[in-house]
Amino acid sequence: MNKKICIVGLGYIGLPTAAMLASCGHNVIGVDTNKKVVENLKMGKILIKEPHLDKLVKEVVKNKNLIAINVPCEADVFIIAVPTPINEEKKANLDYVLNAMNSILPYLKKGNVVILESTSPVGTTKDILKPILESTNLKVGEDLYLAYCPERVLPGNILTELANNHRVIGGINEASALIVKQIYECFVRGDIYITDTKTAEMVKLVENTYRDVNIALSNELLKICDSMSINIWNVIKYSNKHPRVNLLDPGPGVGGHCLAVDPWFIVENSPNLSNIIKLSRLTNDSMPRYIFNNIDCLIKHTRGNKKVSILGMTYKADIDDIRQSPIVDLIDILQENNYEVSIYDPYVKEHALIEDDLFKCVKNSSILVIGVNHSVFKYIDFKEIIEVMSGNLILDTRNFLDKDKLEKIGFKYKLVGA
Ligand code: SAJ
Repeated sequence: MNKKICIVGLGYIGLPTAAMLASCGHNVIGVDTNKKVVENLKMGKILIKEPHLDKLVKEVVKNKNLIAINVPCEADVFIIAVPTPINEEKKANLDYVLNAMNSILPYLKKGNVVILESTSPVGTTKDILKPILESTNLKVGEDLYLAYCPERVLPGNILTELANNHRVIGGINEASALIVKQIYECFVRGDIYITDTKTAEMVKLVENTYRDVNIALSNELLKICDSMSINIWNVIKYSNKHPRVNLLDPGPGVGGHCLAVDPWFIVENSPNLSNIIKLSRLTNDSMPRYIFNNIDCLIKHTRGNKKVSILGMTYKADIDDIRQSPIVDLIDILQENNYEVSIYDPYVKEHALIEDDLFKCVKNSSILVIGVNHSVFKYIDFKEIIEVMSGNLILDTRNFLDKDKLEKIGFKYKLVGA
């Protein structure tokens, strides 16, 4: 049966989820405090880049299954999909979740369903949201259904993964979990598992922590191999021939709003027990400085000038998101050390150091750094690039470029960790 669903937060998760639910025929009301997002959405336009999302949104807005507004309204189901960043002390900032929750309170009525999608520390749903909802005098679990239903989608492949990934739903009671399962079943083709809220919250944090810890292992091995003059990329290639070994890629560090943030929520809850998790976070956070040391060393060695050009600024390839990007940290370190930095990234528009023109970006620089392996960089004619640079150094932080080809052109190619 079609429901009226109010989704608070129209970002990387809220908007695709709203569009998917709308495409199933639900009457979806998308709410965001950002007026620009709402105004654009009213015209069927989106501000984020994500494959196929623009087309889907255009369609559901045209059919009036998705309507954008600035403040919530009455509905059957409320979904909260707002950011949960960390503050300076690496503790969860729940302000957006609490503001969103408070904004829906006046509209709640008996029989409503409230779903938290935002990644949150263990206990948020039961210990923080439930008491807030109970301030309405509606009994949670009976009059109001409450569940935590985290997303697991990979930016760059969101719509496919929203439909195909398995999901875990943590209900405040079984009735809540089952009702929420019914809602998501309209577009989720993967399996849907139900459990309690704390387990579901922990599952979400553990998934991203698992990946962060594994990348930290590769980054630590990169440093160790470097110190022993061993090529880490060969070590990984051959180690991964073992049937039960799968080392991930080392690189300039781990960014984004998930891996670089979520493990801290576990550390916050269990500071004395989370040793590997904390150390992994710090290891990954140390990589931009390690890359800086590589750059500094190469430039000093060749007596190059202090202009560094960087290709790619986002936290990973083929997306437009620079949140927690290690390349942003690298830029800060370079500037603190009086380097002149210019960046070329076709996915990023609004940043002071971004050059729209690749040749302007690389002009007179002594080194070109591959910060992000955007697919479009494959088509760059490096013969033309070396003509306008003042030096001939390339530092590849992603094992992305073809060494032999570049050396034939005249570049001095250095792969980090090789
Ligand atoms: N990275 C490496 N080496 C690797 C893989 C990734 O350095 O081998 C870096 C990337 O360059 C990037 C960061 O890690 O800076 C994170 O990228 P990612 O592709 O691993 O993940 P996200 O942050 O885009 O999405 C993750 C996914 N989580 C897992 O794979 C466990 C996604 O499924 C989650 O839904 C998402 O976090 C989220 O929203 O929580």
